[in-house]
Amino acid sequence: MFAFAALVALASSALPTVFAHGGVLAYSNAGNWYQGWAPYNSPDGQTSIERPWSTYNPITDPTDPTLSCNDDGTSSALQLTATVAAGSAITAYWNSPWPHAIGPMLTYLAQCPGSTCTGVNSDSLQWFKIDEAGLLSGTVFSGSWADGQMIADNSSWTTTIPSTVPSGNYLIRFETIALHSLPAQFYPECAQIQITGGGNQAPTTDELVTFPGAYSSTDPGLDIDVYSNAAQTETTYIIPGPPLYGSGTGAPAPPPSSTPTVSVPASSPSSTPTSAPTGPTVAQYGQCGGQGYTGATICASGSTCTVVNPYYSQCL
Ligand SMILES: *[C@@H]1O[C@H](CO)[C@@H](O)[C@H](O)[C@H]1NC(C)=O
Ligand SMILES: [Cu+2]
Repeated sequence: MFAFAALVALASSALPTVFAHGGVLAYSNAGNWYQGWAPYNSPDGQTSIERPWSTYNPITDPTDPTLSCNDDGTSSALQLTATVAAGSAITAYWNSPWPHAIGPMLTYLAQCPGSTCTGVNSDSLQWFKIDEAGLLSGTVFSGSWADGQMIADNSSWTTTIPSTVPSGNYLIRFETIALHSLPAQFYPECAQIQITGGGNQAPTTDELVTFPGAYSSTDPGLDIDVYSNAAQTETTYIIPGPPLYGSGTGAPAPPPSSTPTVSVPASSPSSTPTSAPTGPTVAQYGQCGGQGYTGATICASGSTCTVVNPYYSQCL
């Protein structure tokens, strides 16, 4: 009898928990509609641009191994990729109405090595943040948040792919973080896109992060009690994660390796060397050229100075 009552109690408490959470169920871009992965259906036969995910429950530990795309990081058997133009807007739709109005919205990109993201584990990628919004007005305690705006906007969030991002294959990671209780709740899902017509602004080294790795439970934007006395007068909220793409101060990062690069000299020599160049050498994978670079330009034997982008040449 007791066991039966306990089971009933369990069942009835489990349901509202499921419906109080959720994730990204669909995407749209340039008039195209992309149905997302259905986490509670069999994976067999599912075709979606969204990476598989398996639960509506939040991730509550920033070191959780599923933090990149809310699963084990793999693509699906019939994984699709959407072609998305740089400079275009892409919208993610959560289950509606989304229940959590307090917290920030964040969107990240990660470029995949090679010619497709299919088969690339999202845990192995380096992510940069292309969109973020936190406390929009008022105080931490009673102000309005990006999460509330997401709910008001049909439980959806629209991010513009920067036109400066290099063309290539990417995962896009939309995330809403809920701060109504501690620990903070992370709701990230990813989709596979091929960005076309892009620019040549590589993210800088300090803009790139891994998931897990980007967040810590002691980050001021995560370790925050929105009901505290301090929150009633606090009007500043620090969004977690790296500096936004375009605001980092590090060197431009080389693209993910295994992409074939064309080998050309890092700088045009002022005179044609008649014998093998001498001078300090740069070890393999070191920087050997690029705008503003003044260091050694001769690569250790076995490697060639290769232009990665206008700001960075590397011994490869
Ligand atoms: C609101 O979102 C739903 C999906 O959750 C979508 O089917 C519908 O078209 C959206 N409405 C508008 C006005 O964008
Ligand atoms: Cu929830």
